[in-house]
Amino acid sequence: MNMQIENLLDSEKLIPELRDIAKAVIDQKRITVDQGIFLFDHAPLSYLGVLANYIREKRHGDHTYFNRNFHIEPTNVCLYSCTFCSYSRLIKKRSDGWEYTMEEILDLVKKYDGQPVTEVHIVGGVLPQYDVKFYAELFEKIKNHRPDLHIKALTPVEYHYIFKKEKISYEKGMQLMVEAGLDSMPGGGAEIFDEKIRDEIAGGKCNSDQWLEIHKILHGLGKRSNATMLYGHIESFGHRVDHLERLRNLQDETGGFQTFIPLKFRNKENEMAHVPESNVIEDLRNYAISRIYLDNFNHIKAYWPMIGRDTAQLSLAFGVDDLDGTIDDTTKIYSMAGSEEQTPSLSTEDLVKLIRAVHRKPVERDTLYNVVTDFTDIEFEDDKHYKGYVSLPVVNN
Ligand code: V47
Ligand code: SF4
Repeated sequence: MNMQIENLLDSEKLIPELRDIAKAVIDQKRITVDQGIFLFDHAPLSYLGVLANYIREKRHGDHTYFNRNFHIEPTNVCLYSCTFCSYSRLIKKRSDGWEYTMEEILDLVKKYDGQPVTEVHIVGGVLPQYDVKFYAELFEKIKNHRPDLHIKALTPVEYHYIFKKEKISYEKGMQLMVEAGLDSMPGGGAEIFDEKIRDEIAGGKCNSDQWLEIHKILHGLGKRSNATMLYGHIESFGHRVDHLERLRNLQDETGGFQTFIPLKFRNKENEMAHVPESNVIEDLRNYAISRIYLDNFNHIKAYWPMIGRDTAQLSLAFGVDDLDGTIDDTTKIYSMAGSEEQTPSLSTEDLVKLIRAVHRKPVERDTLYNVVTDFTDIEFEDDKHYKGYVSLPVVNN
């Protein structure tokens, strides 16, 4: 057991409920829904940090993962009207948005020829011209052009829409997509699973059961996916724990989720501008409780363009072990919604330094978490500040 956990358990101030939760974590027992809600309601940030960091370090030590990827958003116009999304409003003024053709998307892929990226992340608005035929052809063409590029594309929101339009089952549709070249599915579109809240903020698109079903089918085809949760809007702590519980249950069945990504609600340029955003304390608490609750998820990711570099660094002490990628791209869904990073781009060197600055060990991974390069002992020429980097000494007191 590490010193911080021992100190935590020895503390006379620790109330019995929190002591029980800490003991459960140490004994590798999962916590209940009620205990999850209790953590949101009552646990101090420092307690959550110690516990989440204990789990994080047990699983990954100081290793902190990132990948080299780029995003393509085929369109920023969407026929759905999620109230939190800055894309939905553009349907009325389509001339203000973009709707890429197949060739334009392929040109974006070709821009990265010769660059050491391992993944393309494709997700955007939902429009009728982007149908089964379009996406199957797109995936095939990307694979023909660059077979080594991992295609992480679309969410159950798009799949539900295009399969319904094509009048084919989810099983048949996902099979077709995988045959065309789909390698994995990103975690978007999950929002919040509670039916009432989901209806209020994301009515009309695939419902929670359908979201989970499509992931289950993909996992059954031997592919992996991610999961997200949009938090900090009109949901309660109970809704968050319900969301985590449904993910934990599906993961028990399939084991197909790789990483969980909490997405902080941003309130610019959308219909929920009146809803205040969560603060950094809330964000860190949410990362930590996600780490504690999801005992069957291997990774917790902080999406740095959304929360900014400082909070991303802090999150590494609150259960997070993955910072997504060295994004350099056309991602607009977050910058339009008021994310911290208006032009999200970080070089590998920047990301490595950012991770080292908080005494963690940067590891470049591919989408499936195979190690591409372990940067722990790799120094950059001008990296004077970080030469002689060593782990923080353990303080015994
Ligand atoms: O589903 C939209 C969210 C998601 C806002 O799997 C917003 O590796 C906050 O899922 N405030 C798409 N969030 C992004 C996504 C993602 C991102 C990075 C990595 C991965 C992965 C997945 O963005 C949407 C929605 O939940 N979103 N608008 C907003 N105003
Ligand atoms: Fe469309 Fe997705 Fe935005 Fe909803 S969140 S409006 S489905 S792009």
